[in-house]
Amino acid sequence: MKTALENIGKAAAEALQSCSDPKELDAIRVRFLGKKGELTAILKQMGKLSAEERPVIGQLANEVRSRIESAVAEKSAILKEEQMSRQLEEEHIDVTMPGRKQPYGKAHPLTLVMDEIKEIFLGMGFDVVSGPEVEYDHYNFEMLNIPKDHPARDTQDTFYINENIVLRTQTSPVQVRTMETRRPPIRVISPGRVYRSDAIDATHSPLFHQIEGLVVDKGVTMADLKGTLEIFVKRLYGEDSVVRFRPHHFPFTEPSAELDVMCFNCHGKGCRLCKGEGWIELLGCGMVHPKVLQNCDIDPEEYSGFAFGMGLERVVMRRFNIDDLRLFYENDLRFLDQF
Ligand code: 2NM
Repeated sequence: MKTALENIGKAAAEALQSCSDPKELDAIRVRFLGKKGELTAILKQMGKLSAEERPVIGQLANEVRSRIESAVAEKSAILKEEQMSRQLEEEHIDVTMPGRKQPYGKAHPLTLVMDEIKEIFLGMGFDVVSGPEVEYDHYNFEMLNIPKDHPARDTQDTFYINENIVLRTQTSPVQVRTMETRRPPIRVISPGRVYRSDAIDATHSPLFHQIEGLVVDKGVTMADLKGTLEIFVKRLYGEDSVVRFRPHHFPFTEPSAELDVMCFNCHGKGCRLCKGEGWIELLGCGMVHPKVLQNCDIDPEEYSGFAFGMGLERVVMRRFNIDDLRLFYENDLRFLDQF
C-alpha cells in the first residue's frame, strides 16, 4: 500500500510536469484527488490494515494528497500566467506604427462645374433656391402655361407618380414656387436633378441636372437677359467667347430664344465638336410669359422678368471631353479619380 501511494505521487508529478493547458490540469486533479480518484480508492482500503500500519499509511496518504494539491495549485498559477502573457503579446499595440492611409475623396465632375456656375451667378447677386423633385403637375406644368395637350406633358417624357404628381421634368417649378412666396425684385437660380422617361444611351439619361435662372423686377427687358447671359458665358468659357441668340419657342416665355456659343474649337468654321455647325447650343431663355407672372400673382403690367435654363451634363461633357454621359452615374473610381 505504501508503494501504491508513492506510485500515485510519482504518477501525479509526471502528469503535472507534462501538462500544458487548464483543461488537462483539471482532468489530472480529478484523476488523482477526485471522489472517484486514485487516492480515494487507496484510502478506502485502509480498513484492511492493522492498527499499527493504519496511522503510518494514513499520514503518508495525507502527505501525498497535500503534495499533489500544492503541485496542482502551483501548475494552475503557472498556466494562468502563461495565458496572460500570451494574451498581452497578442493584444499588444505598436503605437509607433504608421496609420493606414485613407485616400481623399474628391468632388464629382458634375459638382465641380455646378459649383462654378453657382459661383458665377452668386457673384451677380442671385440666390440659390431649391424645391421638391417629386412635384405637383400643377407646378411642373399648369403654372408654367403648359396646357394639358402640350407634347411636353406626354407620358413618353414624364414620370407620373399619379394623376396629379410627377417627377419634375425641369427645375422651373422651383421658380414658380419662388414667385409665389417672394415679391420682386427676384434674382434666383435653381440647380437640381430633373427626370425624363428617356432610354439610356451616350447622350440621354432618365435623370440629369439643370440650372434654371429667373429675374423679376420693374423694367426688366430682353437687354437685361442678353447682358446677364453674355457675362455668364464669358465667365464660364472665357472673355473671348462669342454668343448669339436664335429665336425659339417655349410655352413659359415670350419671346423665347436659344443661346449658342461660337465653337471654341474651330471658331465658327465647323468641326467635329460642333458637328459642322460652328456654334454650340448652350441654353434656352426668354421673357417670362405674362400668364406665368399672373399665375403667381405678380402683375405683368407692373413687373417683367426673364428666365433661362440649361442642362449641366452637356456643359461638363464638353469641358472635360467626355463622350458618354453614363460615366457620370456609374461611380467608377477610374473615371472619377481624373477630376
Ligand atoms: C428654360 C428656357 C426658358 C424658365 C422659365 C421659368 C419660369 F418659371 F420663370 F417661368 N423658369 N425657367 C425657362 C425659360 C427655362 O429652360 C430651357
